[in-house]
Amino acid sequence: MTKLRVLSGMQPSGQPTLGNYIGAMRNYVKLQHTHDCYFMVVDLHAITVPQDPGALKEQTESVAALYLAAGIDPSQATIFLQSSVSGHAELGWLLTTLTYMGELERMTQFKDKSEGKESVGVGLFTYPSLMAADILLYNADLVPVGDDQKQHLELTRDLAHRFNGRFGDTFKIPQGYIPEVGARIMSLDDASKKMSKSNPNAGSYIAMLDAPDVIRKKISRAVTDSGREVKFDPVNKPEVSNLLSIYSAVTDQSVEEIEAMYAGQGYGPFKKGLAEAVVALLEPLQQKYKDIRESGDLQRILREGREKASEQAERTLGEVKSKMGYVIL
Ligand code: AQP
Repeated sequence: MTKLRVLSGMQPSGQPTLGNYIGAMRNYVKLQHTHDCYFMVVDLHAITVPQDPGALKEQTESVAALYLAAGIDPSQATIFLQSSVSGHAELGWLLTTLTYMGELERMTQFKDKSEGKESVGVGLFTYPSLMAADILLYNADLVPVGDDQKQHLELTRDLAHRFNGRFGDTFKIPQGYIPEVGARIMSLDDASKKMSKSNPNAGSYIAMLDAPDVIRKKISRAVTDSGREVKFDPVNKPEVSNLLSIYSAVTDQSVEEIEAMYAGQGYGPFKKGLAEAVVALLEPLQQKYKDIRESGDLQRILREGREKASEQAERTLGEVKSKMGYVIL
């Protein structure tokens, strides 16, 4: 039986966080055994907000190495850099011409990221069309995304329908794959905002590469409320509920079990327990990361990934251009 194809990516726009791991990366690891997986580092997306070239390079290699450290196996899944396959930018442009301004104006991520900024780059506005290209280029069946990306995936589906309607059946209509637990991990300093790697306040997130003592300090300083009951109640106790979601995602224990463990103990022991659980999860991963960076294997793995991804991308792009009326030489 042919395996369903999965495609997803992560932006090298900062140090990947525990949110990125729980909401995306660890699902990638599971999916590689049962699906035909393509995992990118979406470095073209990262430049929709300004990036320092040195930092972009380091973060790109870092995300790729974290994929491997988290357990993605290059013999099972294709790992590559978005910018190394030129078809992304090309199909991105073709799909931009099929996208309506109103559709992009409705995107909440654009509204959030542009809020309060004096000048906003056009790339930030049109980025959902490029994301659609990333997915459609590989005719992906499933796209594992966090809650925040649902709207972009919906646009991808609309664009695929629109293209197929106008130019003839070409694209598969992709489905979202959204994990039930921990789909949206929130900031440690503000439970109304999602945990994000580009947040200028490093105390708002746990980076996957944070040292154990940094993790302990960040969790001990995480905002809670003036109560002392460890209880899952997202409306009245959003901060504690977020910490409970993280605890549950990291240990695979149910929220009820964790509530029972800390009943009557207040937030101190709960936070300590959470910090140790996060450290226990990330420490071995960090050691693997170090080994991978030192091994020098990354370039080869990314080159092999590019070869495989390019083949598929070129096939789709050829079909798209021919259907749109481009002269193929
Ligand atoms: N807080 C989160 N909880 C659960 N999942 C999350 N994801 C991101 N933040 C959380 C998921 O991680 C994947 C990769 O995301 P991305 O790097 O492409 O961009 P993003 O969603 O914008 O992530 P960040 O960390 O917030 O990056 P910046 O700060 O650059 O915008 C996606 O599947 C996402 O859902």
